[in-house]
Amino acid sequence: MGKNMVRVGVIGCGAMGKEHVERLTNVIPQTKVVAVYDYIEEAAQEVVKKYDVTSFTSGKELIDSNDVDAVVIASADETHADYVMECLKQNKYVFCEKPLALTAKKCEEMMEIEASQGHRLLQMGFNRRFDKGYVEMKNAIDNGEIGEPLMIHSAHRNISQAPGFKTDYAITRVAIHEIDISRWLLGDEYDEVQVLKVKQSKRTDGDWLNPQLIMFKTNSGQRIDVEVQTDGAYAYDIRCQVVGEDGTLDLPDPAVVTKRKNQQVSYGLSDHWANRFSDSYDEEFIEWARGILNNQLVGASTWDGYASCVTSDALIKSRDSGKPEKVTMIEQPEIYQ
Ligand code: ISE
Repeated sequence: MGKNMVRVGVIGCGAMGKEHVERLTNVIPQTKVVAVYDYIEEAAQEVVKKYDVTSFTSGKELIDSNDVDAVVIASADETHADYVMECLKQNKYVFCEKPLALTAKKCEEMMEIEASQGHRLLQMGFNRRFDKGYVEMKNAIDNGEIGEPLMIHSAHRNISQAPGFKTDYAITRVAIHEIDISRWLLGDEYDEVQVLKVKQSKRTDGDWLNPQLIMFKTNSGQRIDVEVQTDGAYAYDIRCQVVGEDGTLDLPDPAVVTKRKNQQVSYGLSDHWANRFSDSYDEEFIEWARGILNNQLVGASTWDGYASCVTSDALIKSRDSGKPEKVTMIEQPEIYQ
């Protein structure tokens, strides 16, 4: 690793992986993509040609390489855990897209290995923690500007999903952002969670449940509701309102210009998460690179990845049981405190 440059290997060259390669190559000054791997050879080769990088024949080979200082994991959900474990064992910095693992037990194993290395090595891809709007809301809460926060109303609306989408993904891939951002905003963990059945939308291009209404209760008794529409919405629209004792905070819409025409005022909304949160993806990698170079990561940790997995499991259990379910976590290891 150079003094000011992190050489990155990217595992997974699908939509997210390609976004990351472009950003780490052309936007973030402190990173340079040197290698990629994808089990679909053509996907990897497309990136190799465009960015003139090396490709490996397995993720393990990429992680093993002495030319790779840090690894970005953007492969299929079920492959994340093994790649992360390998990086942690090798004391290599790693950035992992959500979900961290398919089971909470696996996250516990990761935390043990990371703790044995004596410092944080992993940053989770919870990009919203770097979004300007959420950051401002967090600062206002922490400065006591709305008094004690009492509840959060939020919505996560998508226009469409890729083929193969399943009911559980509404939690493990979509609402997982609200699972993370709500506990980050409030600085508290969840006590219990619930999925409530709601009337289903005809605008769903498959046979999964859409929408789903999910609820969290924190240890201090705050309530959070999240409307999750995974398909058929009018835009990619993310809404969040924190209600405090002395006032409320609303996540701003992304548009900066309003148009006045035909006796109406309007402004645009995004059609896709990649546009809506573009700035936050830049910021999360700037901070990741800075964290690696200073040996002090600041973004969401393995503990946060673990918390989101435990919460997702409890939500899926509640959807099946129809009842609220407890969120039971292990004691927080010292390196995450
Ligand atoms: C995607 O992975 C995301 O992170 C988006 O925020 C979410 O809205 C989308 O449905 C997911 O596929």
